[in-house]
Amino acid sequence: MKIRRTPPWGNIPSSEITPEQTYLSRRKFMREALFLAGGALALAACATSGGGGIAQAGQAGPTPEPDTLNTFEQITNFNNYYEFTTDKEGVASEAANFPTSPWQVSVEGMVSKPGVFDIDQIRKQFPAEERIYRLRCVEGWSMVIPWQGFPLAALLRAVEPTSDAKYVKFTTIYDPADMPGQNSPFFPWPYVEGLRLDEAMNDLTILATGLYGKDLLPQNGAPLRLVVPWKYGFKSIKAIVKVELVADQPTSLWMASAPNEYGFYANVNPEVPHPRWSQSSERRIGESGRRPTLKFNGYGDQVAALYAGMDLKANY
Ligand SMILES: Nc1nc2c(c(=O)[nH]1)N[C@H]1C(S)=C(S)[C@@H](COP(=O)(O)O)O[C@H]1N2
Ligand SMILES: [Mo]
Repeated sequence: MKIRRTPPWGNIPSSEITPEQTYLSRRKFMREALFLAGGALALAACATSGGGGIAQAGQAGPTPEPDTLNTFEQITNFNNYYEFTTDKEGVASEAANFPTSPWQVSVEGMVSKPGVFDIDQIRKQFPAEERIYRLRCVEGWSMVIPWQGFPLAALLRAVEPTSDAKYVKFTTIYDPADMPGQNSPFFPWPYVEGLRLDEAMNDLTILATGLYGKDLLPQNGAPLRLVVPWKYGFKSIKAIVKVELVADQPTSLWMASAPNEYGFYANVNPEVPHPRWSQSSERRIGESGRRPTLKFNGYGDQVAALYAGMDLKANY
């Protein structure tokens, strides 16, 4: 698989990332570091073993805790995917035989060129690049994941949204025969999510097809899932079969299920607590203790302008 390098502003700065040194042997670590980041990670890791992360040139304030890539093992065995089970460590086995091929994605609604895209065509037409992103679940845990994917903007441009299109609505496959959780009456299946069109067009927003250089496994949302790294993880909808350009704000599954707890925006924000718990800190999977949660999950430079003048407490 050919992986196109990502622009540096689409990623966690490589100076803030080290692979999981307690997990990987030194040699394997060097090999994976070179594979993942063409050597930049290896340099970061050497410096980090000398204590702390590397401050970026010109960076103000205290040096942030360095980010460490979560392992493939962690990323594929600790999942939220209610279509299968609410047991995070059971999703991988429950989803193991979920059929992800053949697969088609309908892109429709307020567009000049609607179309049904085969997943193989999507892979060809929109080459994957690597994006290393933090994923912050609304429950208070997080990971760092090396995705392969492409900007959602590329797909949207291909179908030419009309001037009436203001939001993008995403829908997960409805397949209760293969997704036992969809037989549960507690949720309004299928899973639905949405973004404002400018959020959808932001370069950080990707459709992911792989991670760690391999095709996505079912538990991570194969064959195609959204990744919106500045929002709580539930916005990053898995197993997408429909992308719809619409005029009105979509109602997501979580908004419909618990409107007082989950809103449309769901931007990561340590200053706005969940009604039942604080969002000021998080547990990074694989680490002991907690780290402070960053506003917009640390991506404020790229996305804060989208919310200029908005009350982020009211618009949770
Ligand atoms: N269709 C669907 N998408 C989903 C979910 C889900 O239950 N169903 N869970 C969400 C939540 S809460 C999180 S935190 C992320 C987890 O992604 P991961 O398992 O790949 O880490 O997927 C999101 N996408
Ligand atoms: Mo989540």
